[in-house]
Amino acid sequence: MSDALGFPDGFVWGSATSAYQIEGGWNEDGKGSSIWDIFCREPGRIADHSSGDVACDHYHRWQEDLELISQIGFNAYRFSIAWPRVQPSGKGRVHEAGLAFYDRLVDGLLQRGIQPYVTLYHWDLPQALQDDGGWPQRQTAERFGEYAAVVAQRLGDRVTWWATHNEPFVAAFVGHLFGEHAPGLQDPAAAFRAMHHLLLSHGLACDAIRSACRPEVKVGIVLNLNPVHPASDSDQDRQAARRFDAALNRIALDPLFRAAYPEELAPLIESLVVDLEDGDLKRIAQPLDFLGVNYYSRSVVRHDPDFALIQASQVHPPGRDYSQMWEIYPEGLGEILTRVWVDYVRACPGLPILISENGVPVPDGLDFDGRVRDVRRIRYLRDHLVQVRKALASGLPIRGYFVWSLLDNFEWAHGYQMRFGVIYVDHATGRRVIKDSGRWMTQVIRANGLAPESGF
Ligand code: GCO
Repeated sequence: MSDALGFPDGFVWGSATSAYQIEGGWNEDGKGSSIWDIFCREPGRIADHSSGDVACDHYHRWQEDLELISQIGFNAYRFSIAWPRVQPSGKGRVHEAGLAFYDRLVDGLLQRGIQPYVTLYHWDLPQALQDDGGWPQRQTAERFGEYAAVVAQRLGDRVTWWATHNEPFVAAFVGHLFGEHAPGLQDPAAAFRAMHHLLLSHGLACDAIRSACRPEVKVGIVLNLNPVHPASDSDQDRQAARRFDAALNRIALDPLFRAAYPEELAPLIESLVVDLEDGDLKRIAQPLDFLGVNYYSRSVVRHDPDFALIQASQVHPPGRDYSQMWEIYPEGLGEILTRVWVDYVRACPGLPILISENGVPVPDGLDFDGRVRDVRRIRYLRDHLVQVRKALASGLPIRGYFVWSLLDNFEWAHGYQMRFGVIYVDHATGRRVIKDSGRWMTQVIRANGLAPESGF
C-alpha cells in the first residue's frame, strides 16, 4: 500500500446489483414468474404500489449499463441471475433464452475488462417452487443445487467468482417471519425452516459449482452482518443483544464456519426445523473460497418481552445520523470486519473477505445543470472506505469493495422511493446520469486510494 490512504495493488473495486431490482422484462422471452412478481401484485405490499416489472429496464439496456460501469472505472461487477429466466418453473427444463442473456452479459463484461461476480440467488424464487412450499420445504434446496449446476455448466468457463446466496437471513426472516418481503409470510416455523434449507442449498450448490467449473473457481456466500450493541448497560439489554446477534449474525456464520447453530437458538431450531438431518450441518460447513459481507448499519437492541421469539428488539437512538432507512455508523464496518476475522475467518488461512455491498439511501436528484450532487453519499462512502483501509492496515484479508448500488433501482418493499445508486435513473424514461458519487468513485479507483471529498 503506497501511503496512508492507499489500497493494496489488485484491490477489487466493484458495484453491485440484483436481477429483480434492475432487470425488468419480467415476462419476456419465456421467463417464469418469481415470488416477487406475484408479491408486488398483492395490494399494500409495496410502499409506492410499484413492482420490478420494468425496474431499470436493464434487460434491454444492459449494454449501456456495461458502458457506464466501464466509464466509472469499476473493475468488477456483482449481479445476480434470475432463476425463473433459466428454469421458468424452477426445475427440469432449462430455458435457453434465459441463459443466453447472462452469457451475453458475462461476455460483455469480460470484453471490457470487468470481472463478473455472480450471485445465484438474490430472492427471486420461481413462483412454481413457492406453490410447492418454497424454502420451508427441503426439496427446494435440492432444486437449487440442480439450478446451480445448470448455470455453472454454462458460465463456469468464464466466471470465476460465485456466490450461492445473498443474505439468507433476509430471505428467510424478512420473507417468512416479518412478512415484508416475498412470499410475505409471518410464520416462525416457516422462517427457521427456510433458513436451514437456504443454508443447506448453499452446501449443495457449492458441490455443484465445484464439479462444473475450472479448479480455480471461487465459491462463497454473501451475508448481511451488523454489529449488535445493547441499548443500555443493563444485564437484560446485554443479554438481549447477545440473542439478537445469534439470530441475525451467528445463525449463518456458525453453521457455515462451525457446523453448528448458535446455542441460544437451539430450542427454536430443535422444535421448528423438524427435518434437520444428520449430515446437513457438515454439508453447510463446506470450506469457502471467500466470504461476502454486506454492511449498511448497526443494530441497537433492548430487552423486549413482547417479541416472543428472542425477547429482543431494535431501537433507534436519538441524536444519531440517519439515512432514509438506517443509522449511518461507519465504525460498525470496521467492527464487523474485525469480529468476522477474529471469530471465523482467521481459522481459514487464505480465505479473503469481500465487502460485497455497502451504500446508502439519501434523497438526491437532478440539479438545474443536470448534475446530481449527492454529497451525503460521497461522505458515507468515504467514511466507510476509511474503515476498510484501517482494517487492511491491521492485516485483514480484504480483497475488494462493492458499492451498493450501480443504479437507483427497485428497493423491495420501498419500491422506487429509495435511491442507492451511484448512477441516477429517471424511472419515467430510463435515462441514466452518473452522480457525483460515481465521479468520486472514478477518482478513488484511479488513485487506488481515497480521493478528497472536495471538488464534488
Ligand atoms: C440487500 C440486498 C439489496 C438491497 C440493499 C439495500 O442485500 O439487502 O442485497 O438488494 O437493495 O441491501 O437494502
